[in-house]
Amino acid sequence: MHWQTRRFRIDLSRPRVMGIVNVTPDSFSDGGRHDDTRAGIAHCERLVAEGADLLDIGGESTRPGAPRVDATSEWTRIADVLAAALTLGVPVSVDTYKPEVMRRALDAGADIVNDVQALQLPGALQAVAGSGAGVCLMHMRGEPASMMDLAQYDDVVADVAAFLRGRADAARAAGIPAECIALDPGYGFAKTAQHNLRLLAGQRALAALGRPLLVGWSRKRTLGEITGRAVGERLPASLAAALRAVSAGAHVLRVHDVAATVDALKVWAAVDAATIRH
Ligand code: HH2
Repeated sequence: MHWQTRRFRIDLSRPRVMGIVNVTPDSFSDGGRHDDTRAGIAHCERLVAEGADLLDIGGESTRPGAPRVDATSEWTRIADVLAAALTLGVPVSVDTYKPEVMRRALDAGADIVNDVQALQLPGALQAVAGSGAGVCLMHMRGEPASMMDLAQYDDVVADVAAFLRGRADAARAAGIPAECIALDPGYGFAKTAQHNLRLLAGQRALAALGRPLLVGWSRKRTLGEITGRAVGERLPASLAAALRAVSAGAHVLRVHDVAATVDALKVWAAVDAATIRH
């Protein structure tokens, strides 16, 4: 299995780690401040040094209740961080659902568009088509502020699979090559803890769609509900969920804690290697 992106054809014969870089200062709205840019660049460098295989840069939080950001401010926040990240030798993704930000990021050389709205906004498919970029199509419903009202499913695995199949078909119909498309169940987006767990238990059905599977469990609320831990204390729970996701067919893990995830995957790979030898 491979994921074709702008500059890199990513080999997914082993699980890959995507490091999260949020340039999202919540306390003010004048994005692109020098301090945030410098911190964002330093964070990219640190994650690559820790072993990140990819970086994912975002300029607007998708947490419920997070303030909305217009496209110009979002782009201003991430532009210099993206430019620096593109020199680090790994594929760089931009986490945005706004077609204008996609266009600007792709003009600047971004390798991947990671869209929590699965290219559903008007103009989003066209922004990516023809660019040669990879794309991650994620399942969610509604918008972050209202999405939990929409957390109702007959069969969450079948519903998410049908949605992702439909969005992959739409992307291909718009001219995005199949080999550029990755899919994401969207853990935590318009889903209760029970939905997230059922989806993880049934995740093989999503891997069977035949495209790379990218998943984000890192520090998410469901892990807090299970363990009673605050967001900063969810690393062990995040690692457990990440490894369960790999065992259920995930190819790319979107994580905050790159070094720890890389270590966990090294142990996984060592067992695999021993299994093959004997
Ligand atoms: N989760 C968040 C953001 N973007 N993209 C993909 N493909 N999959 C995810 O699970 C996913 C995502 C979480 O949202 P946010 O509020 O931005 O927090 P953080 O980026 O710190 O995880």
